[in-house]
Amino acid sequence: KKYVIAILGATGAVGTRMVAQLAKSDIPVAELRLLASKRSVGQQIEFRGRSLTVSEAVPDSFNGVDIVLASAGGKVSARLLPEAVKRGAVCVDNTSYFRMNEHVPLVVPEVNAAEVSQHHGIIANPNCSTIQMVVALNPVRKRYGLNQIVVSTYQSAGGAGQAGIDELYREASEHLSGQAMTSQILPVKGQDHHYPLAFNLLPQIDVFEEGDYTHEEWKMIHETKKILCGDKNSRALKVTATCVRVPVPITHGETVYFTTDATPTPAAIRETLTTAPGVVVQDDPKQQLYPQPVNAVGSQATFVGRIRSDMENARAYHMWVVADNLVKGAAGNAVQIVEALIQRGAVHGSPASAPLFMKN
Ligand code: A2P
Ligand code: 11C
Repeated sequence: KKYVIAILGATGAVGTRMVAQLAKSDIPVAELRLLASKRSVGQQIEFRGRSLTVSEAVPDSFNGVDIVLASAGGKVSARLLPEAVKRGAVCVDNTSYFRMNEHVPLVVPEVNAAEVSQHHGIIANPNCSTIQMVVALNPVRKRYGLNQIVVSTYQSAGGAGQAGIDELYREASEHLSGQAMTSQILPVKGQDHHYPLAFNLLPQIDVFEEGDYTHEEWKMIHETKKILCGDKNSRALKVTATCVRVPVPITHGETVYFTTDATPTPAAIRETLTTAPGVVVQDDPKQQLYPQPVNAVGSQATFVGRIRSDMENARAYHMWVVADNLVKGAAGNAVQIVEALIQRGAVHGSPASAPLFMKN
């Protein structure tokens, strides 16, 4: 069978990569519909040797569509995905809007691919910083048990979309030519204060919430619990996060401190991760080998290095995790979810479930 697929947000930082990842995959595509805002109508995008025209996303764009890949922001998903579900499509949503909905599986195929079969029309793709962390930690959890995670992130401008990347380059060139940097978006579009990311670090990703944690930190905590424990508020795993934006265009890094039940050697953890799905171990201090964002751009893998024991706690370890936030953290993971849906015979509509996703 060949599928009719729609990409919502096809002109964005993630959407363009969804088109590219889909083109590279073996997924049989009968028709690809590229959807964005009015602003992009008529734009041409290449797919498998053909030039396709972008059209405006409206509810009827989803008539006859089997699969939707969405990355046009939470508000657009909230408005249009229930319309797609109503019309019989299954949607893979890259926004955070439906992630905590109890009827929506939150899927990282290396960790919980089987959950795609439980969908009611929408499957959520987790936040990029969550995805790379659970790909690296799930093999450790399965083999040695996992009790606590303390993560600090080094997140790229690309997490804020193409506009974030453009802002970083503009600021850098302004600074290097002796001009004042003009910051209009970061740390958070629409908030009162904007600060330069170029030659700087911003310890704020998304808005501040309860307990002075940012929404990004909140997402890492609750999404990780939902994926690894099946419950966003699980007490079985303690998770805490500090998220920092760094002046790197694309690819997030994370230092992950974690505690286990067993007491494996770092070499045993390295061995476990070497054979784990989606993980590439780059960890040889003698050769100065460790993951770096510049080497991870464009890759679907999660790179892990700097694996070492805590000197004062036999059940605690550190590691350094790097992945392309727009590929493994977004477009690539979404396309892997589509592959899992196809493999499991789960590409089917659930029109009767549409009301579950409508705002009341
Ligand atoms: P457009 O390029 O027409 O604005 P990014 O994550 O890089 O910021 O990209 C956001 C994506 O979401 C773009 O493809 C953008 O299209 C799309 N988008 C934004 N607003 C809407 C909307 N109201 N309806 C459909 N697509 C939208
Ligand atoms: C960032 N992680 O780096 C965010 C972007 O929930 O999918 C992705 C937001 C999300 O800014």
